[in-house]
Amino acid sequence: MHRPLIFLTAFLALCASAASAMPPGTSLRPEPRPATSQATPEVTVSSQQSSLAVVRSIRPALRGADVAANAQPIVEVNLRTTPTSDAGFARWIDAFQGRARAQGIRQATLDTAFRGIQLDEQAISRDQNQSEFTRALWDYLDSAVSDARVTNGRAAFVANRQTLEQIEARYQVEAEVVAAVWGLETAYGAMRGSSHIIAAMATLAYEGRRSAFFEAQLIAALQILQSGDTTPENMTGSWAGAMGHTQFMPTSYLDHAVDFTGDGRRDIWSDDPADALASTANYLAAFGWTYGQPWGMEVTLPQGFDYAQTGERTKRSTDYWNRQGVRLADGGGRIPDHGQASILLPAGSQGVALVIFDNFHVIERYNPADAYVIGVGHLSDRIGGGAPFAGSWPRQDRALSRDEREELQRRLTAAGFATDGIDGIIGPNTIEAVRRYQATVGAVPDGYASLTVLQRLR
Ligand SMILES: [Ca+2]
Repeated sequence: MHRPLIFLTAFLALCASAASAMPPGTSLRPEPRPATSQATPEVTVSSQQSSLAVVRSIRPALRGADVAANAQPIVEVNLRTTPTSDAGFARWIDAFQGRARAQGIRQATLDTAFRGIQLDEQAISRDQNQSEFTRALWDYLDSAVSDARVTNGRAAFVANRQTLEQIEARYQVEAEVVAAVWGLETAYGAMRGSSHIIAAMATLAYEGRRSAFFEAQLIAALQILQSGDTTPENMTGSWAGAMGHTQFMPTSYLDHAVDFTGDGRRDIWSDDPADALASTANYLAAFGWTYGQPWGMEVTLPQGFDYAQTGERTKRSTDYWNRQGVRLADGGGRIPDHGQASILLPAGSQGVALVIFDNFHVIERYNPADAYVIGVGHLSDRIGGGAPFAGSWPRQDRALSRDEREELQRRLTAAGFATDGIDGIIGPNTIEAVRRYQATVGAVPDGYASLTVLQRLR
């Protein structure tokens, strides 16, 4: 039933050329955890304390007016004259439409959504050529919480103050945190992505390595269109499906997007960010955000502190940490009581130390990488007038490559410190293995998966 047509897409080339202009270091999509294996094609993350390795984002980078100007069909060509892969795509769309109808998608919706569709070759190339380049946490934070992003965030905050304050009042999520997510996801709306979501999701479902995942996203995108929230032309985002000012995946949109403006449409794509920002607040609220609780605070650790107590898995009362001699880095005071807390050393004993509260784990629902959570949290503090971190980072260190991370896991496992798999992701099991190994050899047991640990294992 589809019309096998193809249109030239000048905007794809423009997207590629604009990639160098993208400011955020990582892409963020609200997706349920555990997300590291299936949900975040643009970010390789670990979900625990030494998630130093963050793959650079490869999100497409045009926005609003450019997309509108360039995304229109220019020339229509019969698909049967195009390469085999496109003919295969046409057959796939035929079969998919049957599955979509079985899930309640009307033919009229399908006809509109797939009119003029073509294979999104950029999505394929991006999906197949994800960078192995990894950034150290401090390099990531240099970008995520750069002076420019702080300055722009304060300006965006002022410009949208009334909306943000109304959202805070309704959803009980601090305006600075919502603004920080906005800042990290799309540089406050400047980089919302110009990929056609239907084409990109259909392409990745047809040819991608995670077909079931992207077909579910495609069905969700069609449900959004069927509900009348937006049109296929306006439904744009990243090549991997993240949409709007705060980069919602279609399935997360269905669960959490809201119509804050009251016009009957949950329009996270428009220039007006109100619906998108409210949707983000609603998302965080749904996952248990505690109003008034910090995400975390920078601390100093006393001489003789037992580093074996660090890590997200060890939760203690703030009173316990205060009795251990942990103090706020800013002013040296005691940690205020915001419930159970952990001490996080994202770059080991030589880097910034944090006390983190439950809200840290709520931000993880947006993206489980510690680097991202710290980026959002710290940016929110900076937008609110807070100071940069007082501590320093071990900038002489470099991030381990994927091969090195796997080697680390192999060597730890061989040495009797099981990492529960060799996947190249420095997660809680690997961190714990590092910590136990460090304790055995008389090193500071901070769980920091550094080159030093790897070299010692060799
Ligand atoms: Ca609306």
